[in-house]
Amino acid sequence: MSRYTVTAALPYANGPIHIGHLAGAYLPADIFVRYLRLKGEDVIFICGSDEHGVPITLRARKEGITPQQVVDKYHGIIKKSFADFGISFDIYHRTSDKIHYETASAFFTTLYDKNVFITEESEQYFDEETQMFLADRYIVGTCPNCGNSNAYGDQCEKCGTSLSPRDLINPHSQLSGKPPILKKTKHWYLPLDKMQNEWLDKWIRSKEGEWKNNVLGQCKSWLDQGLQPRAVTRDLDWGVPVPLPDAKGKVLYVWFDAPIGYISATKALFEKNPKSDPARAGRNPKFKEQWKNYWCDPETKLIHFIGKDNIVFHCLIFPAMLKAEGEFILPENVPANEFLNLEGDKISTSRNWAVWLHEYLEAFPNKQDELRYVLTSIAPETKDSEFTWKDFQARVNNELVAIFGNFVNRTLVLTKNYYESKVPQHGNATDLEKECVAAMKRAKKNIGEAIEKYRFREALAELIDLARTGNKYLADTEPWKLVKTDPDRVATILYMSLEITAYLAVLAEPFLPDTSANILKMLNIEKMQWTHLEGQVLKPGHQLGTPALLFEKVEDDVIEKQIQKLNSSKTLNQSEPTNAASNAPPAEASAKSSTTFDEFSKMDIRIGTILAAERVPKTDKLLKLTIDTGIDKRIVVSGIAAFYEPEKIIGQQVSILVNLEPRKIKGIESQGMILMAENANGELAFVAPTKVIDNGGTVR
Ligand code: B3M
Ligand code: ZN
Repeated sequence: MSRYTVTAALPYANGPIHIGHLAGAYLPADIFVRYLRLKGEDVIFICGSDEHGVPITLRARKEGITPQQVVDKYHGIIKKSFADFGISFDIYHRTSDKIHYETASAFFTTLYDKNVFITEESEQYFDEETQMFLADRYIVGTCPNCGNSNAYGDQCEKCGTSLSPRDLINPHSQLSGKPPILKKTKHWYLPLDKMQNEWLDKWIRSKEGEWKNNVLGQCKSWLDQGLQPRAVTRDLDWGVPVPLPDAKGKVLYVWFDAPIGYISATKALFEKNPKSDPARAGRNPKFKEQWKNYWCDPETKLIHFIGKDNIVFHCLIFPAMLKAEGEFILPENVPANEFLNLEGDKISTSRNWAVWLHEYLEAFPNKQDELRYVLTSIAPETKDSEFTWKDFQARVNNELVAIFGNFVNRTLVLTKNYYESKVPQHGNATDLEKECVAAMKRAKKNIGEAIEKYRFREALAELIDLARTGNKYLADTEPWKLVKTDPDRVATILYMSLEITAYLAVLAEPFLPDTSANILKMLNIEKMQWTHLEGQVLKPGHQLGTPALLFEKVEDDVIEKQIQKLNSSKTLNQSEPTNAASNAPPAEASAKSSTTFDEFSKMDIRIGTILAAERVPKTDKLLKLTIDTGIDKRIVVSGIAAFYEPEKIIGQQVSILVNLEPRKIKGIESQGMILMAENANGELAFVAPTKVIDNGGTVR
C-alpha cells in the first residue's frame, strides 16, 4: 500500500465555479483519487477556499460588503458545487480558519528563525488618496510584454507574463484611479535565486521524462530567466498577519499562505476525523501526529492538481518554502492542465462567458455524470481545448446513450425478460466470449495505467471501448433471435454481458460515480475494489435489481437554449455600435479600395490619455470618457464597456480622431472617436503607443 496526499488548487472565494475550473483541476484530481481509493491505497484528498489576497478585497469593494462576507458567501457556493459534482474531497477547508492562521504563522516563524528570509526596504506604489500601498492587483497598467492596458501588478492575464508592479507602464490605482506615488516600505523575501543555485534547478531538471512537458516547459523557462528573490509579505489589512513585532499592518502574501492551506486542511481533517494508521506510526515513531504522515514521511507521494496559471507557485515557490522549512516532503508530481475554452472564446467571468456549475445543474438536474464525462473526454491535458454545446450533445447522445447506456440496458432488460432478472448459468465459452474476457482484462489494465500517468482522456476512451465491445458482442450474437432455438447459448451470452456490465460499473466509478452506483444497484451487488475485478464477478442464480435507463438523449431544443443563453451575453457585449462615433467594421478578409495620402492626411489622429471614465446609464456598451488630447480636454462616447471596466482604464493612452464631426449619443455630445483594434470575435483593444507619448502627439 502506498500513501498519497492529493491536493487540488484552492479556488479564490470570490466567485462561483465554472466548467473550466472543473476540467482544469478538480475532475482529474477526483478521478485520480477515486481510482487510488478503489485500489485500496491510503489517500487523502485536500482542498479548500483561498480566502485571502487582493481578488477577495477587490470583490468586496465591488459588492459593497466586507471581505469576510465575500468569502463566507462564495465558500458556501463553491463547496456546494463541488459536492454536487461528486468531487470527493476528504476535506474542503478554508484559509480564514484559525488552524490555518496558526499553521501559516508558525511556518513563517520557522523560516524567519532559520534566517531563510532576506529583508529589504524598497520603494513601492502607494495611493495617496486612500493611504494604501498598492499590492498585486490593486495596481493596474499596461503590460510591457503585450501592451494589454489592464495588466495587474502581479500578472498580465492576457499574455500570462508574471509581473511586479514596477514593470507596468502607466500604472494607476484600482482604488482611486490615480497614478500612484512611490513610498518606502520593508518586506521579507524568499531568496529564490540562491535556492535555484543550491538545489531547485537540479531538482526540477531531474523531473524530466516524469512530469508533463507543459509543466516542465514553464518551469524551465522561469529557471532559464533566473529566479529573483520574492516578497512573501504585503502591506494589506486582509490576510494572515506577519508574526513579527516590526511588521505592523503587514500580512503574508496570499501565495505564501494559500499553499500552506493544504497543510492546515490536513491538520483539520485529522482533528475532526482521525484516520488510524498504527502500522506506520509504529514503524516511524518520529511522526506521532497523523497529519504528519501525509506531509513529512518521505514515502508519501504528494501530488498537486492545478491549472497552468498556478505552475510557478506549485513547482518552484511552494517547494522552495517546504524545503526551507525542512520537515516536509516535496511534490512527487504536479500534473497541471492547460485551459478550457468555451465556444471559440476564452472563458471570462467579467464578460459572463462561462458555463457556471450551479446554472448547469438548473438546466440539467441530476446530469452531473454527463458533464463529468464530456469534460474528461475533452480535458485540456496537453494543450488548450474547447467545450461546445453541440459537442456536449453529440458525446452524450452518441457515446453515453448509444453505447454505454444502451449496452447496459439491453443486457439487464433481456435478462429480466428471459431469466426473471437472475444471473443465468453459462455454458462453454466460444472464441467470442474469450475475446470479451480479454477485452475486460485489457480495459482494467489500460485504464489503470492511463490514470497513473495522468492521462484521463485516454483512460475514459478505454472505458467506452469496453462498452463498445459489449454492444458489438450483443449485436453479433443476437440473443433475441437465438432465444427460441438455442437457450443455452443465450444464457452464456447474457452471463457474459452481465460480467462486462459489472466490470463497467467498477471501472466507471472514478469517472462517473453516480452511474457506477446506479449499475451496481441494478446488478444488486456491493461496491467492489479494483483488485477484486478478477475472474468471475457474478454468481449464477444471483438476483439482479430493476433495470432503468442510465442516460437520456439530450434534445436539440435544450442545447439551443444553452447556446442562446451564451449568445445573449455575447450580444450584450456587442449589440450597440462597437464605437459609438463610427460603427467599426468587422475584421475584413480583403483590403478596402485604395485611398490617397491627402485623403488620409485629413484625419487628425492624436495620442491622448483617459482622465475619467464612467458607464453611460441604461446602456451595456457605452462608456463616457474624458480625454486629455494635448489640445484640450473633451468627452468621447465609446462602445467599449464590454471590454474595459471604467475604473481600470484611467491613465490609459489612446489614439483619438480629434477632427471627427461631433455627434450626440444618448444625449451626450461625443467629440471624436477612439481608435480600436477589433478581432474576428468582435473583441476590442485600444490602439496605443508602445511607449509613453506626450498627449497631443500625432499618429501618421
Ligand atoms: N487561489 C489561484 C487560483 O484560484 C489560487 C490557487 C491557490 S492554490 C494554493 O487560480
Ligand atoms: Zn501581457
